[in-house]
Amino acid sequence: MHLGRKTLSKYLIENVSGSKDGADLAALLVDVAAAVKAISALSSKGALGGATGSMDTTNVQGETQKKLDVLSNTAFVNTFELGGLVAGVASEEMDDPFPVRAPHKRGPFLAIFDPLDGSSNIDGNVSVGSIFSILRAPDGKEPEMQDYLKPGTEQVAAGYALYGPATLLVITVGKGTHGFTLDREVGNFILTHPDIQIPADTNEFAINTSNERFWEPPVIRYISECKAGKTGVRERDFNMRWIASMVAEVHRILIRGGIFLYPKDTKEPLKPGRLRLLYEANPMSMIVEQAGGLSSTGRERIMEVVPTQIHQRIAVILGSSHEVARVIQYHQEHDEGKGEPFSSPLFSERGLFRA
Ligand code: AFP
Repeated sequence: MHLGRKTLSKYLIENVSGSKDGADLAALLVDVAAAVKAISALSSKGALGGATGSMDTTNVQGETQKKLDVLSNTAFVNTFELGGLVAGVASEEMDDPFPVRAPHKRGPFLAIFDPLDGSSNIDGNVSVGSIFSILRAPDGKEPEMQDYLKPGTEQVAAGYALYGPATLLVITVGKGTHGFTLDREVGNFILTHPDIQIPADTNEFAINTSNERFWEPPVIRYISECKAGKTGVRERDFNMRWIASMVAEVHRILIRGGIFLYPKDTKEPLKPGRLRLLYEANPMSMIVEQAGGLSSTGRERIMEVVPTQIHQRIAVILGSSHEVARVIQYHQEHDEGKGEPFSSPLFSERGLFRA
């Protein structure tokens, strides 16, 4: 038990409830924490909780739904519908946004979330997470589609839960990024990671290299240089990680630095990126930027992209600012017809591309 450590509620009272609609926002984040605790209890039971395995249903993404996907979605929807602080919700697991209607009280916010991210990892007992994004709702009326289609800069709060060996809740309301660890003995989230700062430099990259043949040249260039390590232009060795659970990757980057890339690729032309803008890229971008990192498509700041569809996908390159800036530079050089298409030792040794 962590006596004397600051609880989530105490942090919110001290840092959130005093600002404009702060009391409601603080109360909403307490509701998010309640849903996270329920999901944590379910996921930690594994097969014993009856929440592993798949449903015989698919979601709007065309993905087979895991039982925990559906149960997590229900936990968030019920929490928001009953909490009186939200006018509507949108979820990866639901085709369309869901307005809060009488007899439930409509609140001043919209909640957009991926209730369980990384769900292909559930049956393998690998860490998964939940991601949420909070916008202001329109005054005095039921929210419509365009109320959800706001750029990430309009988020009033964002965060994620990581269901790992410990359950963590990492949040931002635009005043830095702060991490809380669930003390299961008393059911409190305790402030364990105040004001997280992502190191500007890193030797660690995260990307699904099985997609390499589908990447654009600037990404091929960057990753080739990382793989070339000491023998190449970077003159230092890099390490690679890929958990296939964005929440776990982002949390590792917040803790020790790193760069995460799910770039635009030609694997599925209709899906220029894999990750979803509204409930993966935008909330994670706010978290990362508030921790001193960068988050870009390679060509523009993710949080400035104006969404056109609830489930639209986008390229994501985020993490340690110096590395993300380098990848952005490579995109600029490529688009301007400059920079080597590749700079791996293979090409330099054979001199094929040396000018
Ligand atoms: P699932 O929720 O379908 O497992 O997808 C997880 C995810 O959206 C993100 O968390 C991972 O970083 C990424 O997909 C993994 O994608 P690949 O399976 O193509 O590596």
